[in-house]
Amino acid sequence: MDAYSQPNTNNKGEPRKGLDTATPPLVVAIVGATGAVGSLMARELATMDALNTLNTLNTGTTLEIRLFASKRSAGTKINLPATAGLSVNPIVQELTESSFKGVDIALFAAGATVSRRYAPLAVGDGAVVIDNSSAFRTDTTIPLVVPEVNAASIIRAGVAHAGVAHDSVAHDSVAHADNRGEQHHLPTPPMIIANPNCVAIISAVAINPLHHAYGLESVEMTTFQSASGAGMAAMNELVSQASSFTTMDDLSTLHNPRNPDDDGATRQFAHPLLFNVIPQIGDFHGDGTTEEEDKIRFELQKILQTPVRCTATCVRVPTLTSHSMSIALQFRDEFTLPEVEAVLRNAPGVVLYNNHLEGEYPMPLVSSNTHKVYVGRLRKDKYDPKRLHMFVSGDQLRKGAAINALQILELAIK
Ligand code: NAP
Ligand code: 2RA
Repeated sequence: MDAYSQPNTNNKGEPRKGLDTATPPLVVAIVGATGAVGSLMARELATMDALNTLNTLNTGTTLEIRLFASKRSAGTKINLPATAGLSVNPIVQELTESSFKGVDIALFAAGATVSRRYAPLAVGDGAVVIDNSSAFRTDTTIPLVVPEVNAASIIRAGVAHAGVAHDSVAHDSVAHADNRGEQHHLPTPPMIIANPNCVAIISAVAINPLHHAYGLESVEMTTFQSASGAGMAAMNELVSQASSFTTMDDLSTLHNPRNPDDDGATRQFAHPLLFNVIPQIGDFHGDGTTEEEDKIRFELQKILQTPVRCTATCVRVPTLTSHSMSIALQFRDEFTLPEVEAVLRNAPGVVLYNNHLEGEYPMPLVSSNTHKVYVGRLRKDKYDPKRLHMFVSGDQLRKGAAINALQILELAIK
């Protein structure tokens, strides 16, 4: 057998049952396949419902995954689950300008610089790009999508690109113009779809249903963001700091920014994260806000489609996965807590986890490795009947990145 781990034929060389080898596979490229988000997208795509969706929509279609990263990790092997209908070359290839030939959908998770350079090339080669970086999020012509909130923005953007009236929904999903895409239903022409910032995704899932129920006027949040939000190397740094800590004496070996003799035993954050919290994510802007805080403000407004006042204070905490946030929402209308609970209980993507008497409230240990956004600690403000406090936690590698991107992929092929 060649490098492909899961051929579309059985061991007698016959087509696998139910698979039509005459139909070309839907080819998905993952850029940044060795990273925290990219490796998860590959694993989840190999197993998730997207494959079922593909088969339901287009019986007989198979899926091919191609893995890309930088020259540094070209040749690395990534083992993915063997699934009928999936072919994947497990060997990571170096990303080059010709990597997108024959690709239908390109999932980018390699940072904004890579996206800015290669996403337009992928589109030029006929691929739909779903980009995890911040490169295109502020572009008003590019949809910024949380499927539970604003799935229709893909339709609007796709139709707008095609030069067809916005309300002409019949044109939302047409076969790709080239021969390769004829069997797959992808937005036409090929386009870039931006996956939002992880805090923006997780908070939007929780806030949107309440916005629709009570009219959102402002959002104030403090975030508690895990090490893996800064990537695989950052997560590994925290694990290594933790594993080398065995006695209280080791505390003195941790970098202390007030100690002038300290050479700085950290590479990934401005300060060591173990036994610390760092109120800085991204660079500072002139007014003292950080890049991350401005992203959240801008992106929430774009996703919720309202110029709501939004203030965030972003804090890195020494957890491995899942971002959490303490959120205060100011509404136009009054509400009762039972009503709010009912709204959240019925909200897509939300798990209402609000039983503090039983110790049930959102935490990273609760939300990690799930695809859902956990919401709890619901309280009415003691001074203002139109102000709600809540605590939210979601796995930022999954719903905050990889899963949201794959949900967009499902929308794009519908
Ligand atoms: P990461 O763990 O550091 O992974 C980065 C990936 O990009 C690696 O596969 C790396 O490959 C690849 N890469 C770097 N330079 C490249 C180049 N020149 N050409 C091709 N591939 C290159 O980062 P991450 O956390 O997964 O983040 C990826 C993207 O997702 C970023 O834009 C980030 O902002 C966004 N995002 C991350 C999260 C999160 O929670 N981590 C959440 C939402 C969005 P090598 O192995 O070759 O270095
Ligand atoms: C972080 N949200 O947590 C940012 C990027 N993933 O660092």
